[in-house]
Amino acid sequence: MNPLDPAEVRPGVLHLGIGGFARAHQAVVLERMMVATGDLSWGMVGVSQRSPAAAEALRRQSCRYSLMYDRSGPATVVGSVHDAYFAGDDPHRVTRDVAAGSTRLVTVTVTEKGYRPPSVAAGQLAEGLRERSRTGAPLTVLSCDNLPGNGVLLAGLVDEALGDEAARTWVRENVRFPDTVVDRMVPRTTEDVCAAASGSLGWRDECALVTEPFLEWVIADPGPGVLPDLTLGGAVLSREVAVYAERKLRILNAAHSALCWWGVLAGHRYVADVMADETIVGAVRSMLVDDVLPILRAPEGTRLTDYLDSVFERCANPALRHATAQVCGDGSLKVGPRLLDSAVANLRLGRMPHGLAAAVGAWLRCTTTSVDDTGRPLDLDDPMAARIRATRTTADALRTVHPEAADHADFVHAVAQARHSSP
Ligand code: CS2
Repeated sequence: MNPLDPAEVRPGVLHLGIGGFARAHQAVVLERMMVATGDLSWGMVGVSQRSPAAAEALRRQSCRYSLMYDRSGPATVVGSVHDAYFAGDDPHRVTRDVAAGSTRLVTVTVTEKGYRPPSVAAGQLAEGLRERSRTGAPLTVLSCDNLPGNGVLLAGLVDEALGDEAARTWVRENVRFPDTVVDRMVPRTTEDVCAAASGSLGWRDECALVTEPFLEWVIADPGPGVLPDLTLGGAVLSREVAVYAERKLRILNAAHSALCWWGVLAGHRYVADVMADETIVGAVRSMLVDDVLPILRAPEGTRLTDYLDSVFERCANPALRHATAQVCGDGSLKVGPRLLDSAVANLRLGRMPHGLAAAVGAWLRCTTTSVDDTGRPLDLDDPMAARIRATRTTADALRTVHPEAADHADFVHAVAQARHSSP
């Protein structure tokens, strides 16, 4: 049985972007916290941003859903989501919910795409916060997307979207946007996962997910009174959040992306299959050891090499069936923070990062080809793909995603060569 009943938890957290990741991450932390304290006023209300499907599916099952670590079960039920709705059905409800005094925390997972101007989430927050400024109630907003300085970034977009100076000043003084680092591998759910969960639970679960046991949420410590005690749900408050963010983006996400770009080209369907391909794994490991670890700091009391090993272990988890095509999605928005920032850090030191250049070449091939290396059609989701395909040179392609990287002629040359070869 689930410890919490969605009908009994009271709404306290508004979540923008209620997809699989939010259900397997923030909702789990909130559930653990509510169970630990007995305070049921931190239930989540989830807003689906792009289509009604996720919210409708949740509502059909009273917002209960299950998580598994393996298709063979067992399934555990999460009960911390109180309600869910589609923003497009009622945009004013989003404004009202951001403004409502009962909402004391807003969490956001809108993917890298959601941080490009004009950002839908920033627009929604701006509308709601303008309304909220009339009551004067402070608020905390936690961006949970894989971008460095995600809180600062979102605060900037909201500031731009606000327009008038009075509202801007109020938000600067009363709304906090601590940076966060979120970590849990959550493959998009599939029919067989739902069927397996339904079998184990005895009721039809369309929102079930298989995820990994690992879960991390590091939040820049905003001081007392700004957040509920999320540490009781497993979050960590830290003064080193930027160090954690770089470690996660430039090791875990960089490895994930590089494995999947090379993997998808070689015809591998799942991340775990790529992990059995020694050539690709070797190339990704050397890329990280030679070009990434030397430019990173380790969070206090930890070692980057241990982190690297744990990342490879997690990627090899066969229960996840994490599709390479899913991780390759939106690659042009990921290649900057995951690989090119590290490449530029090396180049500034006068060092050529050959491993990173090779992986960036794989991204470029993925983005511009329509078949994989085995001749099968390849059609990855990427809002910038058309723009990149229209460029004539590797330098121009790189410039669309990372102007500074494109200014280093030797690096551009290395990427251009790698673009047409295997690891
Ligand atoms: C993945 C991430 O799809 C992707 O781009 O690299 O979603 C990854 O699974 C998570 O960041 C793990 O925390």
